[in-house]
Amino acid sequence: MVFLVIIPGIPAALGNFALPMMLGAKDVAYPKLNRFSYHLWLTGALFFVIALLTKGLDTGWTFYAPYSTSHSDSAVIWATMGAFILGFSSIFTGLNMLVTVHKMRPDGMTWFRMPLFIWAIYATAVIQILATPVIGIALLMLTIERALGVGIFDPALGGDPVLFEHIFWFYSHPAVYVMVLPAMGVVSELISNFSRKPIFGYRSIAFSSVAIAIFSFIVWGHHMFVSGQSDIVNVVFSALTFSVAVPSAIKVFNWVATLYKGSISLDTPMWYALAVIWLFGIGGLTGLWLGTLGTDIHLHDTYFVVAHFHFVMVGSAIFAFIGGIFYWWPKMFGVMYNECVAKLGCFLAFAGFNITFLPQFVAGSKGMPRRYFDYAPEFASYNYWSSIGAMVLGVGLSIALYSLVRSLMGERKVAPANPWGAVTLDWQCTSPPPPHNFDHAPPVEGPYDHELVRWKESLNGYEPVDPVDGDPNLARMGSAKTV
Ligand SMILES: [Cu+2]
Repeated sequence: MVFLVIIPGIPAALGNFALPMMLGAKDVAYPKLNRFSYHLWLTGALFFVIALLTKGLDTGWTFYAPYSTSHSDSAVIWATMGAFILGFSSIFTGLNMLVTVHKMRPDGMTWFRMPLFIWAIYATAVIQILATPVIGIALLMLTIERALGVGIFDPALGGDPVLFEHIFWFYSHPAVYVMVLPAMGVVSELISNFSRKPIFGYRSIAFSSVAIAIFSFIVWGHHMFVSGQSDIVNVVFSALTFSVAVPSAIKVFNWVATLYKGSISLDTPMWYALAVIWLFGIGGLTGLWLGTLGTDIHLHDTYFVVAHFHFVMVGSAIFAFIGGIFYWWPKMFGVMYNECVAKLGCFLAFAGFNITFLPQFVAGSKGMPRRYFDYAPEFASYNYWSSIGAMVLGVGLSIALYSLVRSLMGERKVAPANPWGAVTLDWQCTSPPPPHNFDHAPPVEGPYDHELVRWKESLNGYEPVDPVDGDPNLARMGSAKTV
């Protein structure tokens, strides 16, 4: 789930598809490296499948030593080698995106004319390149200790298990932002385009992506508040952790401010974007309890953490990923899905998700530990509701998948080039795009210039819109000036 789905999901999959088009480019900077990175992903996936089919993996995604090096008899080495290979896939994708953003921008596409999705992918790429080598080294050391008995992490061999936690989380906290930053980029696109308004605070959202990327490197110690760090180190990491809340909150406030008085159209991708605001809100705010030293001692290793983590990872990253798929689906395949079915899927997934994970906050705060397959009888009712919620979530996601698959079969509903009336360049080519994306380089305007698009549509024989009097939204935004 972590290494094969969420980490490559938005940056590699959606990024590859949408980023060059949004830049007005015909492809990423290094198409062959791109393909190599995909094959590395496939190879890493194969290693994990082998791990599953042979002895399984009982360490979780964290591979904590010394259990993983000296005690577990599951297929640890297959999994660590798989993750090692996936790391290179991630680094190459990041490198590709970074160079693409620097080198492939057309004339006129200045840094502050780039859509916010690109800013998010750019910040993500920096993390991928700088942090991923560290987990590569950690996994290599783990493999050496397990295979050759060299003491690095296992105290019985003279190693230090907390060292593993340090280098693991030095990567894996930033990795959380490899998953969440691109999700935030998708949400920024969706909120702006479906509110028919320029995004509120464009620069502060762009800079907050960069700020999150920087801060993400100096907060890893919050995973080790109860691992025996000194008090002063704990206090410093706690304070730094709270600082990440600032750029994260900037994004949420700006999304809400963009919605305010927008002419909102509630298409399926927008449902997902609105769901993410709620889910990331819960995920982010519950992080404050875990970043606080006193409460973390109580909540550490309980289901509170499981719930928090899922609200951030699944609630934010995966819901935004699915929202992005629904958004770019017409562009990818040139077909429209059934909105009613798609919305039903979104609603059930959202409801199911909340029913699954909200009770776990309560169970965790009452002391239900994580990483056990069983629980004490007093936690039965919370687990009952979590099970019901998980089933609803599963049904919702299946319906969402069905609506996508169904759109490709039978009588297809052909998608226009720009079904959402979106303003970024990815909607200026045909659906699906030709292999080189654009026959002529599209003209570059400011990001999210919704007034301009409406004006152009009125010239092209669409319902003429008086740019000032016809629409109160446009009048307030001063569109006459822009036109
Ligand atoms: Cu963290």
